[in-house]
Amino acid sequence: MPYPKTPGWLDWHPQPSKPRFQLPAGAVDAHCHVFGPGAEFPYAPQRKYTPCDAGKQQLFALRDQLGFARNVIVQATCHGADNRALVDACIASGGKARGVATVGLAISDAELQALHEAGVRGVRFNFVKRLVDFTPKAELMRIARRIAKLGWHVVVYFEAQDLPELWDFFSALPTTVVVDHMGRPDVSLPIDGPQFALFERFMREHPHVWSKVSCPERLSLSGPSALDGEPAPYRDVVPFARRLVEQFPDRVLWGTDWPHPNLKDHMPDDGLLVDFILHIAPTAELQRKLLVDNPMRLYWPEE
Ligand code: 0GY
Repeated sequence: MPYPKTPGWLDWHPQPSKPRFQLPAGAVDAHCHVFGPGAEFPYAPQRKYTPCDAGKQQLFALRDQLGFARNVIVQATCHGADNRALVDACIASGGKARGVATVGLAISDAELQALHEAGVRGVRFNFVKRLVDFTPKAELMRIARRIAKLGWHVVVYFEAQDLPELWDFFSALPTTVVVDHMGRPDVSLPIDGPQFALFERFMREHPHVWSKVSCPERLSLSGPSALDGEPAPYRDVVPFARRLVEQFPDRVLWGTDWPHPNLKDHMPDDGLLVDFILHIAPTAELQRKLLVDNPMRLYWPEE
């Protein structure tokens, strides 16, 4: 069955450039998705958008072109709690991909175990209202207690203005908590203003909280074009991401976010996104922690 895409949907970049930044050996793209293909892995009836297809073969080709060794594939909301496309991609990767799934309380222990064997190491709790319907926190906490027994962690996606309300719930989670995209700061606000200070305090006071310093293309108001003397694309995001990398070098992750759901203005060139890393992790040691040591500790601890 063909799925008409959400009007205005931007497809992933057809020809990403080869990055100038040569990634360290063993680098992990720790945030990316697969979409369908819909004919094989149907999109969820309750989805809030219908994407273009973006399957595992395209993801693996991008991995190789950019110079990554591995992927962490995060369940996207367009697939709801049906993790089949994610599981299929993890298995097909031959150990080069791990997954973060979405599960409901009804999932059985045997199903959780099957996800683990396929390579799943976390669940995602999404609090972004335009993407998902509300799930009671008590239910999420029960899921967290179950997956904690498997050694998994919880990935959370929320917007900066919602952190105060979510603070106690995140504090009480019994696993490592990984925040998507720095908790989506408003980068037009001062970096030392109350909003980002709260996020920094959240990380400082909670050693179990990590952050992905990803998605400049989603957070930026200045956009992808570089200016003379200020060579970074998405330059307004640089200070925020760099602050976290320098303050919490052992608790940060990076990912492309390919195939970039819900972008309205432009589709990033994934090669340029990789070059962006140089601006937020300026030393070889910070790069190695961000791209290799940290994701390996979380997703491939046995190696
Ligand atoms: C992201 C961001 C978004 C979407 C999803 O699962 C999703 O649908 O994560 C978004 O729209 O901000 O991480 O890919």
